[in-house]
Amino acid sequence: MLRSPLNLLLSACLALLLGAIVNPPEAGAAGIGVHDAWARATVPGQPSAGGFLVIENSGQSDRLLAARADVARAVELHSMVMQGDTMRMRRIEAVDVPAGGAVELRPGALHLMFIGLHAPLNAGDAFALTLRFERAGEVVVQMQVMPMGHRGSGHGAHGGAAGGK
Ligand SMILES: [Cu+2]
Repeated sequence: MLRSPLNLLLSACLALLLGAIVNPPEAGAAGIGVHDAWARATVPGQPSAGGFLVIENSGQSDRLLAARADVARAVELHSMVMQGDTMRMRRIEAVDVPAGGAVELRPGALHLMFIGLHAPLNAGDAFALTLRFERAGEVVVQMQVMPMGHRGSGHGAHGGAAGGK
């Protein structure tokens, strides 16, 4: 590589230019995008259901603090932990969403839990879910209700019909 003063000047300019493109001033204001949002169908009488989605964050680091939906009395954030031989779910306070990263809520791992369903969730239905982020504020997404076997979580996450709660 040539290291003439002109070259150095050029690379400095280029770096500034690229920096301006990669880091627009308003990045982080509302860099949250949510996709692949779905909930698992339930049978009549089943009190709760799992919800899953992918959060992408093109802005500053953020945290998912809470969620709510009309279909259930409450929506909790859950993680899965090993207890002896069994995976158990545990309520958590928040889900970290790293800057420029993504978090996947999926069967057998981090997930949403719809507690106290007012009616069964039927495959093919959709409903609105409101997510509340520390930085991005509220984000509303459409949850698609998928058949029970969807993405066959063989992990025993919330697999069983009547669930353990
Ligand atoms: Cu759960």
